[in-house]
Amino acid sequence: IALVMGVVNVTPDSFSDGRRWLRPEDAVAHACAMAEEGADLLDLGAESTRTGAPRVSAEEEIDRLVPVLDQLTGRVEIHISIDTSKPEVARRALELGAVVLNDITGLRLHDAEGQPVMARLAAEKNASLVVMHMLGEPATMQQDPRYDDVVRVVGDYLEAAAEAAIACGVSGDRIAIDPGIGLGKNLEHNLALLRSIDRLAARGYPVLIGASRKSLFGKLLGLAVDERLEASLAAAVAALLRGARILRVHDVGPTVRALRMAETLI
Ligand code: HH2
Repeated sequence: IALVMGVVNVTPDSFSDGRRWLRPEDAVAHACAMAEEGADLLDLGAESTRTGAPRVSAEEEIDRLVPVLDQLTGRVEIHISIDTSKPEVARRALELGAVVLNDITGLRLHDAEGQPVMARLAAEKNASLVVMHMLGEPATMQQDPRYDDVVRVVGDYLEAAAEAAIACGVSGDRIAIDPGIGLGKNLEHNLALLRSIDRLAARGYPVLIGASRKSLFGKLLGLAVDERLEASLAAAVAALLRGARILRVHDVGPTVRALRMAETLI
């Protein structure tokens, strides 16, 4: 059975819903609606990873997140994940009730002892960890990304990152791996990864897929961002059939219905 992770972007510039949930009360209402629609987890992010998006300071990220977390804790029962690559933001969010760290840099930041900082934090706070693959940085990641064999390279990276997290004390059953659809990948790379989720799952960790509304649907079907619901649902169901365990999506209600239907038939 797959879990549905609803995306709450508290940003002015996210590619599909930038600005919409920037006011804390709007973000909270949106998060509560997703919980009611059947989300198992909420992924709260305050820095866009959109190609070319400007970096946001830790203070700015914390300022955007704190009022939302403050109001959400206690109001929704579901688990809150925090989408950040900054340890100080992650630490603050964990103090305010988040229980999952979603580090899109794939544990790249290391401390003086050569240990991945986010993994150490997850171990210290007993949090779960999403390890994602991204080639390069958001500013430049879509400039002609190249791989030998994208499924093998991404899988090797994720397995090594998960092992490094375990070495820091994170329990293996608290780790999910994510190929990072659209993050330093061209259309062929994204399709190869989506068609090979079973190969990633064979690495031994639950696979998280975030394909919702992403540009691959625009490239394949010529659809604008707000026209990608059906394509995103089809991708979510296909990912489920290929062995994905967590789906990160913007449209929670439709995704829950599509996945539950598919699950009754397999
Ligand atoms: N994709 C985005 C952001 N965070 N985290 C994980 N684990 N997997 C993903 O595929 C992923 C992610 C980008 O999408 P979104 O949050 O909708 O937009 P933006 O980065 O512009 O805020």
